[in-house]
Amino acid sequence: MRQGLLRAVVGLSAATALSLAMGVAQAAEKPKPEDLKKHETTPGGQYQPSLDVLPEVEPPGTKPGAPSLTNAEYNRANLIYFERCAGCHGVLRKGATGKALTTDLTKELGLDYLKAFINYGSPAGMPNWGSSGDLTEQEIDLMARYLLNDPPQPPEFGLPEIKASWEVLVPVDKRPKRQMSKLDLDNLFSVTLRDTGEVALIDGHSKKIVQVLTTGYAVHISRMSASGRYLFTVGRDAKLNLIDLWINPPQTVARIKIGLEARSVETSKMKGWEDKYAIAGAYWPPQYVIMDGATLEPLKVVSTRGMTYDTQEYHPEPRVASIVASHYAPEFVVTVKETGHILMVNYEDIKNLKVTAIEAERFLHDGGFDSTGRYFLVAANARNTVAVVDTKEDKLVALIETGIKPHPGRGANFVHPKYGPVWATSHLGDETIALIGTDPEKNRDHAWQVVQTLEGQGGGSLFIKTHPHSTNLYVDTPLNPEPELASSVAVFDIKNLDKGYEVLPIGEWSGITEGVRRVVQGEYDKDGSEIWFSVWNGKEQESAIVVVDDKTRKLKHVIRDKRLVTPTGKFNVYNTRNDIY
Ligand code: DHE
Repeated sequence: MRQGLLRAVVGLSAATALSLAMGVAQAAEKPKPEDLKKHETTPGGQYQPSLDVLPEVEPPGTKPGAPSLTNAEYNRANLIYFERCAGCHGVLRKGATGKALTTDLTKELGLDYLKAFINYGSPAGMPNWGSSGDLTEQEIDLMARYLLNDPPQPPEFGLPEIKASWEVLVPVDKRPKRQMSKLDLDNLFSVTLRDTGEVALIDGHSKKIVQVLTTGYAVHISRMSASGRYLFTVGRDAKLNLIDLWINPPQTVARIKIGLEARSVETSKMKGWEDKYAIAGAYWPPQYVIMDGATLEPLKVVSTRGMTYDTQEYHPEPRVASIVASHYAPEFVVTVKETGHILMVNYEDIKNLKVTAIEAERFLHDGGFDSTGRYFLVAANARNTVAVVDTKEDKLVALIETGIKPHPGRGANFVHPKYGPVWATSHLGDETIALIGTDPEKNRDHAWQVVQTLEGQGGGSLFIKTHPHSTNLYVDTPLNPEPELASSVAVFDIKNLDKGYEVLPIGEWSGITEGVRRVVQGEYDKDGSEIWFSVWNGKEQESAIVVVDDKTRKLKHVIRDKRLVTPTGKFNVYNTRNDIY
């Protein structure tokens, strides 16, 4: 019975469950190295949505009959749970990518089983937190005891709390009527300085930092208003900044906190609605918030709690993943991770909000438009699938199996020599790059299927990039366990994809000799003649941005600056504003 439950909770094979159960029964006996190997988690497997700013939650007190925890232990366990476990098992432990861990289930398993489990993980995807050295024996014991107690309930964050956090620092009538700086705004880059809670604005021509602005913690993305004047950033702590690029130097003109954890922000782009509204999506509480585009005044908070699209069961915390703005209707396209819905949120009449909920696939994450801007392709990563939505018809077009854990960022659009327009994604879980046909008009036979699969350097890829003026396709591999692969990128020739790839040793080019030098997220300049890569090191180490000449694929420039701490995402104003990727 116990063994059955153990398998049910973590998805182990019978043999593995047996060997683990025996390992527990005979505590001194360690599993064989080959069994341990089966449980090893790759960095790709550990790349899960964490919830690292939530854990300041009141301890609910020890459950009667459950192992006791001091307040200090509870707080420590809370922190570990939110950083490492909540992404898969859910804040309320009702299960998401991982299994449910509510106390009715964990009690059946018992303390020793939980400890073995956390220690060795499972081949089904549970990381081997102990045998990998990520958690100590004491921490594993603590987490097992924690799981036998009820989960804390993080607070809600509705309109009153959101409104209380809202500040307009420069009212609209005090802002300039025209651009005051001499900057070429279209070629400005907004760069996330992840661990300092800042963004750096870097001039695309001089490659100099123009301004470093304080933002929320670990800004996830920057997005541009349709006019190109306003830059929006969203921190993990759900703090939004509205930065006016017309002020000299650019400055935050409004701030707000839309929840406790968030990853996405976007602004209205439909003709006639430019710059009018902004929207941000939260991981916790599961909700999205529509705001005034010039002031961030919160206008509407909408919960995403509800039924899963397939089994139609209630899910208490469906997180908002990517959001894009439709070019075909006054709508935001909001993806909801756990329920698998893609919501077309019509902002024409906010008081009588119309939402079309499209059934897509569970575990939606990141994605982007095809080259026409009509179709939105988004990875349902834990389902190895890309979902395609037609934003003109508000309908699901296709679900396409691509590879293990697609992770496109916004993807890459180009014209394939044989199959016409395609959109590409790389993968976290394997070395492949899937090219999907996107032209149902002139290339109907190839539309919405994988027309070609390329082999890249390895798994652990996060982002892929090209530009309409380029014939290169770049694929990063920052989460590959091999440091050499993590610190380089592969580049394919779009005109001759069968030739294979060339490796660019970006980490080495940076001139930095310390750290893993993870190379992450290529971003083009405005005219597509150069591509920028972050060389992402630890907070205490030096990081850099390496600029590559796109035509020659040679090193063009290295940006090294004391202020460039943990640079990750980079967003060129023109390309972001016009959805060019
Ligand atoms: Fe991201 C995009 C969520 C970890 C850098 N990331 C996104 C999007 C989501 C998301 C939902 C799409 C936003 C949109 O388009 O509206 N990311 C998550 C996670 O849940 C996850 C797995 C873990 C977490 O707790 O955050 C995660 N992401 C990371 C990182 O570790 C990265 C590499 C570094 C960092 O800054 O945290 C990272 N994510 C990025 C970047 C983008 C992104 C740079 C935008 C790419 C683009 O080109 O559009």
